[in-house]
Amino acid sequence: MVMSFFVMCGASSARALGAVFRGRRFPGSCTAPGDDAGSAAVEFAFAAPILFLIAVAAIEFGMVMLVTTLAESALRDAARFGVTGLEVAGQTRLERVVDMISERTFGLVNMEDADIQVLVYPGFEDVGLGESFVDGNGNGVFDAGETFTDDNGNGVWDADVGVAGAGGSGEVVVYRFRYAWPLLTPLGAGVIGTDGHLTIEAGLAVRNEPWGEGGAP
Ligand SMILES: [Ca+2]
Ligand SMILES: [Ca+2]
Repeated sequence: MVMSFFVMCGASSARALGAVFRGRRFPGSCTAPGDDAGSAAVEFAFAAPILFLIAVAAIEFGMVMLVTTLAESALRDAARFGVTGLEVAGQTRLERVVDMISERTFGLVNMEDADIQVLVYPGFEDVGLGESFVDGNGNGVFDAGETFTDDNGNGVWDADVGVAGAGGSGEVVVYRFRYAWPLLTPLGAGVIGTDGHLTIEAGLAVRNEPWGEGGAP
């Protein structure tokens, strides 16, 4: 008899959850015969942890999506400014780009921890490529002592030929944003991310407008 009572409770748990959402008790919910007092509270006690987890997940996911969208939008605006070659009094173009990203993420991003890269490439086909080298030992990677072409003239082999800067007239520039977003709750951190953080990334490549010699138009 006792066994059949608990089986009935398990089978009706889903319906009981739905009843709680609708703000009323479900007729088939688990109650002792002849005693309804406190049954709603018991049903809510079962449903509350699930509701709480759903709410936390919604907030965490919403914040990550919001910051990602803001970062992508900020990067597009910064690149749109960068391609014009315009200068702002008292700031380099690179400084202005960083400020624009800071302004357009509305303080949600700690800019001291954000990794913002603005790199100049010879062409779109060179984005992300390393300096060419002669693979003397045939292992597929550059090793000390192997001959390489020092494209950026810094005296060492680089895994990325991009050079920091906002670029000159007609040059290809890549804007990259990377930020370890601190998750709001330990519950979220237990499911996604690493060490309580989820990395948010955005990036785009543009070619500067041809403003010719003498600086920006
Ligand atoms: Ca090698
Ligand atoms: Ca180099």
